[in-house]
Amino acid sequence: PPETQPPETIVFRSRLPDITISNHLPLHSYCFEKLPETSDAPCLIAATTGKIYTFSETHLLCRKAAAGFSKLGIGHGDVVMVLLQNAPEFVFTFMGASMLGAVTTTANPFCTPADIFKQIKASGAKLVVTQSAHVDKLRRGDEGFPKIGDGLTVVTTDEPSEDCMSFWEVLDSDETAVPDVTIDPEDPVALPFSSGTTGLPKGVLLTHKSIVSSISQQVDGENPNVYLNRDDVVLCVLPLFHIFALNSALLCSLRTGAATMLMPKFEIRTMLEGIQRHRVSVAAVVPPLVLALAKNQMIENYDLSSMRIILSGAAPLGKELEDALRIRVPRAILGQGYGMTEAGPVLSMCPAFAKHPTSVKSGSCGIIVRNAEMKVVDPDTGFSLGRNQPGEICIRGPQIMKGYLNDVDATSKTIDVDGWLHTGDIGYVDDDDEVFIVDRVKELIKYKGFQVPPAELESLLLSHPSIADAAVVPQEDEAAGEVPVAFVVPAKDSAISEQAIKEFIAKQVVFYKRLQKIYFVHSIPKSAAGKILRKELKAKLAAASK
Ligand code: 4UU
Repeated sequence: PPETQPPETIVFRSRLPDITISNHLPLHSYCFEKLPETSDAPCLIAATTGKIYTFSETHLLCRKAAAGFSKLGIGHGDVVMVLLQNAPEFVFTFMGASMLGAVTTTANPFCTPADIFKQIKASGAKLVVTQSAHVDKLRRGDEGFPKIGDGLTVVTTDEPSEDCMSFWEVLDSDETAVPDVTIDPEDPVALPFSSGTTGLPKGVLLTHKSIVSSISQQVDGENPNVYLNRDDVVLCVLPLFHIFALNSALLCSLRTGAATMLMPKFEIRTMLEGIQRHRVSVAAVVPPLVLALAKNQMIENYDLSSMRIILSGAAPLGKELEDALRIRVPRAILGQGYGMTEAGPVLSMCPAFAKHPTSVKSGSCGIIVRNAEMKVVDPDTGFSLGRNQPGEICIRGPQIMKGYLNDVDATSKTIDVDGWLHTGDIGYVDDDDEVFIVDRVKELIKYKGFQVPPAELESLLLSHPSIADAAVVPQEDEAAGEVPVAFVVPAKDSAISEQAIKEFIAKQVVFYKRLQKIYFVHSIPKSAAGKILRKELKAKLAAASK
C-alpha cells in the first residue's frame, strides 16, 4: 500500500441552499417558460437603432428563424455559425437553432479568415449568419473549404451580397411550420470555442441541460444568487460570441423577463447615453470596462442612477479599480462572477446580487453556485486541500460541458473520471465560502478578457524560417490586464528584428492576439518531457519589471 493515503475529498458548496432545476427542458422552452406573463414586456433593445422587441415579438421571430432555417435544410444536430456583433438577429438565430435541436457555434466576426475556416471545418457548420462586410472571409477557395451555395449557406443581416441570402427572407417563414423535434437534455445547443487549459481552441459542447442548469443556478429559486426581474434592463456590450455575455447577460435576462440592451461594440459615449436613455439597471462588464468607467470624466455628465448591479468577470479585478468605480457609481453594487467556458460557464457569483443579499469581501469572486460542488487540489499531488489553501479549482455539477468536440483526449485531461472539471486556475475558498482566484496554471492569456492561446502564436512563430524556437507568455499590463509577449530563439545566422516578428504575427491574427514585445534568447527553458517551463519565463518578466 502507498505510504500516504490520499486524504478525503473536501467539498465546498454554495452558501445558499440547493434549488430545483428544470434541466429536463430544452433551452428555448426554459428561457421562454414565463412568456404568458412577460409577453408585452420589452425583451431586446437594439441600442443602435432604438428598436425594441417585446418578449412575444422576440419569441415569434425566433420561431420564424427556426422555420426559415428548417427550409434551408437545418435540422436536429446540425451546426449553425453566428458571426455577428451583438444584434437582435444573434438572438433569433441562437434560439431558432435551439428550437430545431440544432447547435450554434459562435465566433468573433473580426477573426481572421483562417480562424473562421478552422472553426467551420471543426464544427461542420452548414450555415453562417453574418454581415455582408464579413462575407469575403468565407470566400477563400481553400482546399476543403465548403463553397457558398455548395455545402455552405450564408445569410446576411444587412444587404445580402451575391450568392447570400437575406435574414429577412429567412424570417419570412411560417412560424407554425417549425418541425416537431424531440430534444434530449444531453443534446448540444451551443458550441463556443475555447483553448481550455492547453493547446489550440476546441469546440466546447454545451448541452441544453448544462446551459439551463447554469442559468438556473444564477437566477432561479426563492432567493436567486443574481436577482433579475421584469423591471431590469441589462447592458449587453460584451460580445455575445463569448459565453459571459451569452449566458449571464442575454440568457439570464430572457429567463427572468428582464430586457437586454444590445450594443454592437464598446464606445463609452454611446454606452453612457444608452444607460441613461433606457435606464439600465444591470451591467455585465470586464475589468478594462470597469477601468474606462472609473477613469473617464465623461461619466459625470450622465445620469447613471438606475444602475443597481455591476457584474465584472472574465479576468481578475484589482482592488484599486474596484474602489475607484465604487466611488463613481456609489449606488450600484459592484461584484464579481467567475466563469470558464467549459464550466458551463459560472463557477461562483457575488452573493450581494442575491434577492436577500449577503456581504462579500473585496477581491472575492463570490460564492460557489448552487447545486454544484467545488474542490481545491494540490496541483502536484492532486490531493484535496482545505479552506484558505490555494490550489487548482475543480468544479462538478449538471452545468459543466459534456466535453470537447471530437477530442476525447483533451476531454479526459479536463474532466476526470469522477466528473470533476479542472479549471487550471489557482484559488482558494475562505471561511465564509467565498472563492478567491490568485493565479493561473494553465497556458491561457487573457487580453481584456479575450482568450489568447499561446500554442496558436507559438505555432505561427515556428512557421517563420528565421525562428528556431519560441514561447509565448502573458505580461502584466495596466489597461488590458495581460498582453501576449514572446521569447524567441532566432535561427542560426538570422538577424530578424522585433518589428519584423510583430508584423509577421499581426497580419495573421485578430487584434487582441498581437504580440506586444519580443525577447530574444538563446534557448527556451523546457522540462525533460519537452514542455515549455512557462513559470520560469513569467518569473523572468516579473524580475525584469521590478
Ligand atoms: C479572475 O471568461 C470566461 C467566463 C467568464 C464569466 C462568465 C459568466 C464570468 C462571469 C459570468 O457570470 O470564460 P473563458 O473560458 O473565456 O475564460 C476562463 C478563464 C478562467 O479559467 C479564469 O482564468 O478566465 C479567467 N476568469 C477570471 N479570473 C474568469 N473570471 C474570472 C474572475 N477573476 N472573476
